[in-house]
Amino acid sequence: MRVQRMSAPLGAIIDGVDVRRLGEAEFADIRALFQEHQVLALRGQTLTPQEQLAFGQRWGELVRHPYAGMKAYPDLIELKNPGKARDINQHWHSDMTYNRAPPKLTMLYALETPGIGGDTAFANQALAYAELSEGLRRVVDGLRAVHSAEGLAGQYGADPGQAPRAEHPVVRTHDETGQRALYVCRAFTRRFVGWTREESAGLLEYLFQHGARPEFQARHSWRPGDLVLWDNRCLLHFAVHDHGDAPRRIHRLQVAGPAPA
Ligand SMILES: O=C(O)CCC(=O)C(=O)O
Ligand SMILES: [Fe+2]
Repeated sequence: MRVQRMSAPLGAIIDGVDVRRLGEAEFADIRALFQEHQVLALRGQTLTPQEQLAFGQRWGELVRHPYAGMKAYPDLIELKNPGKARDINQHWHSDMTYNRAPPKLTMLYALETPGIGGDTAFANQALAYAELSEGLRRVVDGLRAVHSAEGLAGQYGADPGQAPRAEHPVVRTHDETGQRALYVCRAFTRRFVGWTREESAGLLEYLFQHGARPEFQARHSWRPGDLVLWDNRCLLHFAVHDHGDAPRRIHRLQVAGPAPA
């Protein structure tokens, strides 16, 4: 197994591993690498949908999407290039923070990738938190925020008033590593609990911009056969749409996580 860092702040690229044939000890090594780097890109996999699902289940219970699941494999979603105007993942976000217990991990397997472009960008939110001043850390430590899917609902033609919403701490403690990380995102965080939208806007905007600073980021450049998993508890991600109509086809699953604390 060869491990290369993806960037200074986070991520690792792993060659020489076949995830279909990992014994318990090797799986424990991969888990340790996941805790250390937060994003793993395992190159050169050849997975059927069943094999991806089986590997996903080794991390925990799978989260089924209410309507986007594949007919034959309801725990998988197929991501295809919908064109830049319709791609809903071109923003910094953590997946499904509008739920009480968002997934802990998202896993993407690339079947087809553009020759160039279509990267996924990541930003380390433990680092973002650590890089705040002590004064601002003290302020955000005491805050909770409302997250809502109302923006998404609009894009799906659903009623924004009925969209799921949840309250979470603005700084989240990782349930496995104990690390503290900033836990707000432009896509879903609406306001601080006990504050109005207007009062929240200024500080939220500062945190959104701070959390996405270049020195917290990594970018993954996709090749077919890449299996990428990221820790949805302590980082943000962004699907960069710069590949026009070039085909990009990815199978995606999510693993259940705890309520943020
Ligand atoms: O397509 C990508 O690069 C990532 C899309 C995304 O945000 C997700 O799968 O959660
Ligand atoms: Fe996402």
